[in-house]
Amino acid sequence: MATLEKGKRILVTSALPYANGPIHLGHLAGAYLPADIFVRYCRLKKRDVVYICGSDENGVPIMLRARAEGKDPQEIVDRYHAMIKNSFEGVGMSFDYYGRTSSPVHHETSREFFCNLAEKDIFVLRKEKQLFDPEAGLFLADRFVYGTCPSCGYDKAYGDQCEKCGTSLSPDDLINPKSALTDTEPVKKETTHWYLPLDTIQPELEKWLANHQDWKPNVLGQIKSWLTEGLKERAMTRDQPWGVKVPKEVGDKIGVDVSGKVLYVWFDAPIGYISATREWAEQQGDPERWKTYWQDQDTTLIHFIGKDNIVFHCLIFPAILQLHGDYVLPENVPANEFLNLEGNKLSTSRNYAVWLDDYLQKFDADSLRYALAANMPETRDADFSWKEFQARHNNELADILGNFVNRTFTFITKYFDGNLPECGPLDAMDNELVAQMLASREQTGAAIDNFRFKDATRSFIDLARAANKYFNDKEPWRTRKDAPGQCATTLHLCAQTTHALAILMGPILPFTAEKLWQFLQLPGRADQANWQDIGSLPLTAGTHFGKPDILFTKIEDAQIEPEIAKLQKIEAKMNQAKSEASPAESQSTTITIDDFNRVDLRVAEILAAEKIKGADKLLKLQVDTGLDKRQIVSGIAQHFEPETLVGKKIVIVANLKPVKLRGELSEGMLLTAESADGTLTLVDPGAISPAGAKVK
Ligand code: B3M
Ligand code: ZN
Repeated sequence: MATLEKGKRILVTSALPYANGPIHLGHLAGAYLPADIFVRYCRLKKRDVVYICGSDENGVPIMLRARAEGKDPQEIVDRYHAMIKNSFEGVGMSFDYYGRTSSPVHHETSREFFCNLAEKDIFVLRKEKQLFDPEAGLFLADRFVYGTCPSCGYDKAYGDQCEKCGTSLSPDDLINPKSALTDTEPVKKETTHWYLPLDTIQPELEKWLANHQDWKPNVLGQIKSWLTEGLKERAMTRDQPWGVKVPKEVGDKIGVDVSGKVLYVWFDAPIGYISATREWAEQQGDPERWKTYWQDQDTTLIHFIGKDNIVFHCLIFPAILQLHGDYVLPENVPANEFLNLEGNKLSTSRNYAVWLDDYLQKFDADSLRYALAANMPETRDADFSWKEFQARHNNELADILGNFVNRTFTFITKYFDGNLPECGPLDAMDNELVAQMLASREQTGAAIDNFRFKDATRSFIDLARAANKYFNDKEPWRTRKDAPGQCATTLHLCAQTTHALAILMGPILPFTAEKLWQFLQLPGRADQANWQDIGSLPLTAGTHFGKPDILFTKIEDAQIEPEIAKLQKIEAKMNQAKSEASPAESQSTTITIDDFNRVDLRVAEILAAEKIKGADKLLKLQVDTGLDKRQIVSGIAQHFEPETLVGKKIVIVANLKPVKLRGELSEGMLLTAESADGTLTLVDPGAISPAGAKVK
């Protein structure tokens, strides 16, 4: 990203995790590990970078947890703030400051923002009837209320967003709304709220976004759909007992009693980045320093988040910053997609997750960092499996990286008394290895700068692969006898390569990097090294090295089988609950006969079917529609073997707009029936129906 060299400093944030539960692998793969790899790399490049995060301690998720446990919200956030902070440290998150939004500095900063916008009369004041739970004595907004999503029919959609289809909602949009507190039917009660007029701000936002068309396609895609739909004004205050109180002076000015009102959590949470930076500056003994990072246009601001937070970080928070004035806007928001677990969606409510603090009691942080970086959900959802985790650790970290370091220094210990041998004249193969160190430095660095962490991980481990090949091809066990000078040069360069690897691995494997750095008796710490030194061959002949420790002990089946079994047990319970749950999804919104007649349903015959390389869920079908022969791509690969489909009659939507799926043109949609437990059957029009017959 050219901008990184342009800007004088970089401010990096990771989404503030709700302090209502522990951190799991999905959080790590989404908003935290990519940021930490990026920041560690920036530090090795000697860039001026500050990394800010903190606990999000306001909002309905906290109150729901407190209610469920019969505790005060402060007790909940104190417990989980400490747990989250601790597990982040355990996995090597190198925040410069980790704050919390229950802090006085945060409340003061958020209220200042709100007053600033209120004084400029930016908010639209709305007196309205809102959903109210008389039993709980609380107004119902956001996750305090659930109901059926008007867009997709999901019956557990929240009052602010449908988690299934991502549609932004307000409580009044929900069909059959229910109180999440008492499961009762809510009543309507009058109240006043301050709305942010996102609709009128949209043109300004679009002007700013026009300069960021280099953002990741998954992010731009979501932003574009929000903008195309048209932004709607959104309430920035709530009637809730917990959160940042609406400043009394704002209410007094217009004669509204604001007692019991707080700022909407998504108004104050992103301001948490600013308040945490203020606290960081205080800690640095330079209280004004936060302004350089937030109010000097030479700052490059980058927000690392998960895809469910895109609207807040790419539209709402930038709007608030723009309206306040004085602040820099994000240079990039490289949101990641979701991480699934053993082929299923993570479910914290059903404990179908791998919790970070639990993981750290059994396995090393670097093994997880490597497995997640190698398979990061950068532009599409990814899947974590314990078997793949074990394979990555054993076959790559242990057998490639660990093996290379071990064989190098075991050979030096055995045949050179542990002293680094002299380096003689370099031949082509020797020069090739040095060139590979320099190439990996550039490739790995460029990949990280462009948020391509899978590529960066591959580029790093490929140097270790090449080093092993160099060792094998040079045959030091032979040259030791018949060409000792060559043997010395080989081992000299191998040792120099471990120095290059120690810096290269730093962003991804900080704990192993430090271990190797100390073994090599290098000055300072690995995370203080200079990225430019990769390939500079700084180790001096004659340095004495002890016998190396094994960097990565293999992970045995016996260690991961209990983890797999645990998830399988939970999965079985979830499937049972699903099949016992209501047999059918609730009905979608009512349509007219005209709406229906616009859909062209046809009988078609499958002429051929095959898998699509690299897309384990898709099949491409050649079908005869009676009108023409065309290709349809369908997500049924995990339900049907291609060869069993040839000759079958099916029903398709013939007039669906053609799309490209994984590079394959799809002209239509195959109709299937999905039951509650996830099994899929084809809608079968009967073998005698001719291709082209219309289905009404
Ligand atoms: N607390 C986390 C989430 O939505 C939310 C992020 C705030 S970032 C300012 O999962
Ligand atoms: Zn929905």
